[in-house]
Amino acid sequence: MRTPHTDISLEIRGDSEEIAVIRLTRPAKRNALNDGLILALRDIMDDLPASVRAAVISGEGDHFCAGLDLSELKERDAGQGLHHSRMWHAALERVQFGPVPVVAALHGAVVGGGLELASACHIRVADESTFYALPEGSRGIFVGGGGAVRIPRLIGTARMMDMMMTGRVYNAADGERAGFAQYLVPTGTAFDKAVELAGRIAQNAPLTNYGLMHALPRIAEQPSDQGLLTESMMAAIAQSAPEAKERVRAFLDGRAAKVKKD
Ligand code: 1HE
Repeated sequence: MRTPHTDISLEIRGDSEEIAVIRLTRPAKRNALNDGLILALRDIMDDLPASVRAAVISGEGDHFCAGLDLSELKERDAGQGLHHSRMWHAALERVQFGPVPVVAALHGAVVGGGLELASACHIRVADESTFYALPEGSRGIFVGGGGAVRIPRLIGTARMMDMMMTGRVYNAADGERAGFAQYLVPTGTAFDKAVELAGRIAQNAPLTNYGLMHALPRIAEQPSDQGLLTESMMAAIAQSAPEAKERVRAFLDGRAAKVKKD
């Protein structure tokens, strides 16, 4: 276990210790992400206990995250800038392609690198106080934490270009319509909703969650003939697991829940 970092915390919840709650705990600086915090996030994702099946990430205070800690954006030559961006990529890669699905609980500012972090998560729950922006455009910089790859996949290239060129800020309702968040909930309830969803996710067969995290986004990037083959392989692996056979049997025996309207 590595030394805990004061600006980020990890709590393990649930009867089987199946939910990890990761909190950005730097509210005085609006959870701005300095290098130490990014590395600590990477380490937390690497060291999650084996019992964990799903994670939630949230921010303390009035905002989820104000993005890159601008006070660290001092003199960097091109090479240092490249390695800095690659460090973010490595950390957010651990979030997206780590051991378990991650649900982001969003409120207040979800801006710059904070939006890049949220985009690396698998599900985003936003409350009505949430707003989204990419101030990099007006600060004379560029996204560097994977935003150019992940954000267009959520909202489309044209919307991202508009945000960066014009400084457009999306409020919670427009943001949900645009595709930033899959859930929009009343102010102050995003965390509870995210924990509830993580609890649901934690009940899935681990191989199904693995396929959704690791196979589905890659299938979406493949030409369709390759995607169809990858899908078939993932389907065969998932359904051959003893857990899948038991779950199907449970439904056929009337022991499992039916699908019902919400
Ligand atoms: C910060 C940061 C930060 C706040 N780096 N210190 N991100 C931005 O350009 C967003 C910059 N932040 C803001 O626009 C606002 O702070 C918020 C809308 C998020 C919140 O506003 P507010 O009124 O609640 O807080 P505040 O008074 O602006 O900030 C409180 C303190 O946090 C203040 O420090 P203090 O010592 O004067 O109390 C701020 O300086 C500090 N603070 N945000 C450093 N970002 C991988 S590349 C990614 C590139 C980017 O992310 S660029 C976008 C950066």
